[in-house]
Amino acid sequence: MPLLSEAERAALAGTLPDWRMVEGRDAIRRGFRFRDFVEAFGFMARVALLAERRNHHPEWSNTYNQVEITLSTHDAGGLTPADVALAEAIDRLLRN
Ligand code: H2B
Repeated sequence: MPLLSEAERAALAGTLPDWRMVEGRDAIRRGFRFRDFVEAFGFMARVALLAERRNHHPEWSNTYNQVEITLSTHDAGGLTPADVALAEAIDRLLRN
């Protein structure tokens, strides 16, 4: 899978406004805050199923009601359309 083109990178601010570039590596990151641990973990369970279906998996951490997700394509050594697609799917989870 090819790394994102310059044009695709420029489009990220519009399509994924809540995600930020990670400093020092080719990856994007978003933090999430929930009411409590159960809601955070429920969200993680839904993301896990999405990731497994796409065979594209997050780097993440959880502290009580907070979840931080970093996306990058390890096989490609950076951001690819698979990361954008997973980020969009994660954002959609939160809208439903
Ligand atoms: N997830 C991510 N984020 N990057 C990958 O390169 C990747 C993955 N590769 N999930 C997949 C699984 C891979 O290891 C298998 C063998 O296709």
